[in-house]
Amino acid sequence: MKKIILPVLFGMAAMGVSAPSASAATLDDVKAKGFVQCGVSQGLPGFSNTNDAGDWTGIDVDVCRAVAAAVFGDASLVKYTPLSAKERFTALQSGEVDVLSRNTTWTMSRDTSLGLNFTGVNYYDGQGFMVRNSLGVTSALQLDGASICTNTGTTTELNVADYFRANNMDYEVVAFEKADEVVQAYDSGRCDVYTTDASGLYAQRLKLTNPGEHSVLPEIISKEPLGPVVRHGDDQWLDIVKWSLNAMINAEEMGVTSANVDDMRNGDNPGIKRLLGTEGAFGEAIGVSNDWAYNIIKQVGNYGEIFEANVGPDTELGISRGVNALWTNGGLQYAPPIR
Ligand SMILES: N[C@@H](CCC(=O)N[C@@H](CS)C(=O)NCC(=O)O)C(=O)O
Repeated sequence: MKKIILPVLFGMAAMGVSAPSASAATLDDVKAKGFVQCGVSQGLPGFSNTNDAGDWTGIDVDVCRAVAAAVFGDASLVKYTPLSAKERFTALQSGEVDVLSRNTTWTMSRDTSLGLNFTGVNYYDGQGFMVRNSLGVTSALQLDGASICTNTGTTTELNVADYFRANNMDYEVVAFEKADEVVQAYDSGRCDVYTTDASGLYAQRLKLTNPGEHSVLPEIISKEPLGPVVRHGDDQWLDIVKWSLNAMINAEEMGVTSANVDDMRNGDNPGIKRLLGTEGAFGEAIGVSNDWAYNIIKQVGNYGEIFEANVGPDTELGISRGVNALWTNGGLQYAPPIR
């Protein structure tokens, strides 16, 4: 045991964060308190953001809701903890949140040396650049000497360093902890460029004084697979979060939606029966009821539905499915089968 745990602790100590203190039985803790505590952003439209009524919405929020639907049969049993990029991993390690669903990139160092596990990918992204149209720049390769606004505690600074070095360009980073500070600094002209995940650029552009005066450049300089994260050491909870997301992706592939899930449940397609719990005991195997995925799809929707509702072409973000299409449609979204 010590052999496995010590390097993790040393790694974390070196990064200035403490060891996980929450017990391994997250499911028991969650059931005892009656809700899932979900770590989200401090406000990123389409991903995790409060609406006019003060309710959290977004594709990351829907992952939290799916987990609550799986555990309690009630997607509303979630409490949200807004976290800056810098705070998010400590909050998960310390047990302040049960799951982190906050536009967080799955990287090897985060997955291995922070005492955390990534459970899947709910949005495939990549880092981009946004500039004022008046700058007359149409390619990132014209950014030599630019000042670049970004968030601390993210993957973005290293990606920028790699990209500018590889292309022999100079730059100056202006970094802030809070995303709204980055938006303000960029909006007020303190830097030429705003860089983060491309989805984040579309989302944050909405907050600028004149969104139409800014464009996202065509270059995508990194891989940013964004997904939910849990603590190391609790495989049951890892399974619940992982399969809640997989259930939504499988449901889309099988044509099961929030609107037709009741009819589908009475059909005789064996794959759909396994998904919806009328055949097998797949819920019990992860510690929840066998209608766990039925509850997710009925109350939250399949993956395509949550994409369209939160970030798709008909939303203010207006993002097309692109690489987030199902593998059957030429995209990357693919879930292992329920069987
Ligand atoms: N995916 C990257 C970037 C995540 C990130 O923090 N992005 C900023 C800019 S889009 C953000 O979430 N802002 C919203 C907030 O901090 O609440 C990572 O995991 O490091």
